[in-house]
Amino acid sequence: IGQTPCVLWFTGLSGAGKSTVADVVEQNLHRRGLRTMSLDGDNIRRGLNKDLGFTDEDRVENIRRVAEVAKLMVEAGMIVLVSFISPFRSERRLARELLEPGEFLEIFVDAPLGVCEARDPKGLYRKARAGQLPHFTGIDSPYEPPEAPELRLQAGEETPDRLAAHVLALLEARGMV
Ligand code: GGZ
Repeated sequence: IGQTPCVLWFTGLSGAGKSTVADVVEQNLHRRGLRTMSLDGDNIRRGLNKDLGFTDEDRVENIRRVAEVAKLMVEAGMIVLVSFISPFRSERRLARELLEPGEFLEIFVDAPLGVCEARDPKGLYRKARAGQLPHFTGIDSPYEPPEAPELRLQAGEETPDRLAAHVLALLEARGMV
């Protein structure tokens, strides 16, 4: 099976659609018979990282561990889809530096805060605005947008299927799938 092990690192605000797009990409890769692994808050923050919260310090450690796990999975030959807010440039750079050049593809799922807040699928923005959820990204905790991502998705403007198609096109253009 022709697949190049790599990390697809989805970064963006809560509600931008990181996991949704990653899921569509993953389903498509599976249909092609490729081997993947998805890492997100649902499977990492409930297990390996359940000791971590949302202070800056805890987010840094969250991303550090995720990056190390992603590296192990790349070494095992997988295409790894990573979906975390990962708000800090410095931690995303550390993740990139753990991998070989070309193995780390940073995908900025760029939806305006207003769009994410209007979606508010879990009611978290509403809670944060009400002061019931401190350190919420975009409200009272920073998000540092990528300066040179491999791909920027305008996530407020296209469907998840269309956004996923851009990711797959990038992998094809690079001869990775
Ligand atoms: C941001 C929070 C917070 C705070 C809980 N700030 O939309 P979701 O619910 O499903 O995704 C968000 C998720 C963010 O976790 P990450 O591990 O991706 O964050 S980081 O990379 O910054 O470590 C949101 C929920 O957890 N959540 N509290 N205060 N998001």
